Amino acid sequence: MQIVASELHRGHHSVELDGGQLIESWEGPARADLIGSALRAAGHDFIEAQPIDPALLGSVHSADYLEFLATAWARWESSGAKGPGAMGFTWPVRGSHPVRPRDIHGQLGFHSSAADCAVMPGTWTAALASAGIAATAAQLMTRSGSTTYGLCRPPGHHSTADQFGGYCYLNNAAVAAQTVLNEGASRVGILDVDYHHGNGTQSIFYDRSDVLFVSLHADPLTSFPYFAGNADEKGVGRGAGFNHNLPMPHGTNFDTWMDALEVGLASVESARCDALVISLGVDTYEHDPISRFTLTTADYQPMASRIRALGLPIVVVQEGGYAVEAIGDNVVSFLSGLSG
Ligand code: Q9C
Ligand code: ZN
Repeated sequence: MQIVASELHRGHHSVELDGGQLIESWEGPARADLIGSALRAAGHDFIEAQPIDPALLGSVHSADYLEFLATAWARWESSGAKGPGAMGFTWPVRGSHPVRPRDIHGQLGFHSSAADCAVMPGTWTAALASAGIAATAAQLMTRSGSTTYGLCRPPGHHSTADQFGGYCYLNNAAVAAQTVLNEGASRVGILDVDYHHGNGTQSIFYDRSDVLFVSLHADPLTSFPYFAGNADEKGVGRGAGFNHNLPMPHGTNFDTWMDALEVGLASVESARCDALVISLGVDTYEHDPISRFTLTTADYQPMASRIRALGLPIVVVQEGGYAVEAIGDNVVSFLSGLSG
């Protein structure tokens, strides 16, 4: 299988607010390095990502947001702020109709949904490279007709058109899906198997019928991102019926998870998708330090085999997974199931 990767992720390691303290984030460079070495050991071919096309990025994210992300670190530093990462401290109030503030501190709140990540000196470079990986992998898949994997880091599925959060800055899965559409597909499915609901991806495509979003995740009543991911969120306007959430409780095991997968795949089949983007989080793993499902390394192979049986062309983008000691094996297990 063709693997698309980049070294440029390494300049990004955020701080995160965790239990009221700023810690070095669970989402760090070791994740991609360990996945990369496991994939090399398993004999996969690596291809360097192409730079992302700004027009493609602009079709997924707002121009204001992209300008903000590109300049946030420099503006933070010149504001005299001393913190290790640029973070907001106040967010739009429920029910308000906020005007975009002018200064960096106001914009950090306006353009973020969580205080679990910040804009660091290397964030923009890493996020651009990650989105470039997704676009390159998607293009490679459409042109070769075979499955590709984008070793994206930082992850993307919590990023909306104009907000970062949940360790995500640019929405790589959305970039991949839009790329497949631009290459001629009529409808693309996104299957998000990360432990956390892909609130960013959902919101980007919520009113569109050319992208079906199906997500299996921990119930937002008790898990991040808390404010999206419920079963009654089904899309609006032309997108009505093209958003399918399958929330599950803490402690969910592989059998229960696979039952939900059947329900989700039925939606993919009835929407007649031309291709599938998989948002692959392996934070459903039993020993993930920040998650509460009980899947094992071996489970990822039959999971992927079942998805492969749909017979659709597939591009995989990497999302979460924080048990670094097992992250390489978990991804290799999944990709072995996709290869048959
Ligand atoms: N420090 C992805 O898996 N957790 N993001 C914050 C408090 C947020 C996970 C915990 C989890 C985000 C891509
Ligand atoms: Zn996750």
